[in-house]
Amino acid sequence: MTKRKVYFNHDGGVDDLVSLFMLLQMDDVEVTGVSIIPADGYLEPATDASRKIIDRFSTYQVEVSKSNSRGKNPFPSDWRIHSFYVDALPILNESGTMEAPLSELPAHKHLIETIRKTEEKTILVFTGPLTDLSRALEEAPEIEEKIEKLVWMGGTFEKGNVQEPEHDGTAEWNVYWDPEAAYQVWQTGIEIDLVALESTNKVPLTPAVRNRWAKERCYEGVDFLGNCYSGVPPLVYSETNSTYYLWDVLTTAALGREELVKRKVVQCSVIPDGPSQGRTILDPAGKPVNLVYDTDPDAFFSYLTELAKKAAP
Ligand code: AGV
Ligand code: CA
Repeated sequence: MTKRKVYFNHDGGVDDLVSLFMLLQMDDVEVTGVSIIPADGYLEPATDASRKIIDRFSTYQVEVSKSNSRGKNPFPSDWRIHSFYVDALPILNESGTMEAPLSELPAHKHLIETIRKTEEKTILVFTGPLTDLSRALEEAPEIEEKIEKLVWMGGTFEKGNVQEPEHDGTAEWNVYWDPEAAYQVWQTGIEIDLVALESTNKVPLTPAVRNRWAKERCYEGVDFLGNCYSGVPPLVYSETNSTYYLWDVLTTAALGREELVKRKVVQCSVIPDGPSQGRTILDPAGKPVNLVYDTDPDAFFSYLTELAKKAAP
């Protein structure tokens, strides 16, 4: 089987790290590199957790790289702290070692190098802001030809999830952290699968989902899911600013099993500054993207559990 070549850039949230775990289990995917941007997580624990997940759950070696990018609008530290919880999980620290190689290059250069040295075209999966991609394209515009497509968790055409002073609430956080970067990527010809809040809103973390994982914790991979998600707040009665969804995990699942989601082409642009900065907005003159707007939650959660059981039976 020829495997699809996937480069993964994430920002250290619980669902980012679970996404890495998932990508490593997909039979027809080879992860060619992983990089970490310190947006919704802290750089050191998110990088260490990534290397430990590769050590524990991958059947092949993957090189990891740290980003030196900085955003415009920082994430709340209450959310970023989650990266420490995952890094501290006993299952990731049993061996007491960290073997997955760490690149000397910062993420945007690591991305350029990995795309160049991969013979086939690369699929990019980004589950944080687009800063490293935007910098890579600025430094080496010719890599665009070797990018198959970008699968990105970002954006919304409905209600945003940013509740911050000086903002009107229309943006999704991954766009808002660095609106200029998303704006720049929108100026390229790269094909984009946009996994927006429209679809991720359908997959909240709930007590029922947690109970399902608890029942099957005899599988080490399912126990890992349960432990990862024990550190973040579920949807119980009504949504709060902290309610956790499986945003990034749906994004990786949409790559692993395409029929789990519904897509449609929409033309849109990104607002780079001002009170709506980071908003993705329908625009007949804008870039056509494949909007992932719906999913079947049952099928999604079954797929997730299936992969987790495969990882560590
Ligand atoms: O906007 C969703 C993105 C996803 O990439 N992140 C979390 C996911 O990793 C930011 C975010 C929005 N609301 C959050 C977020 C919350 N309540 N807790 C943590 N992160
Ligand atoms: Ca994320």
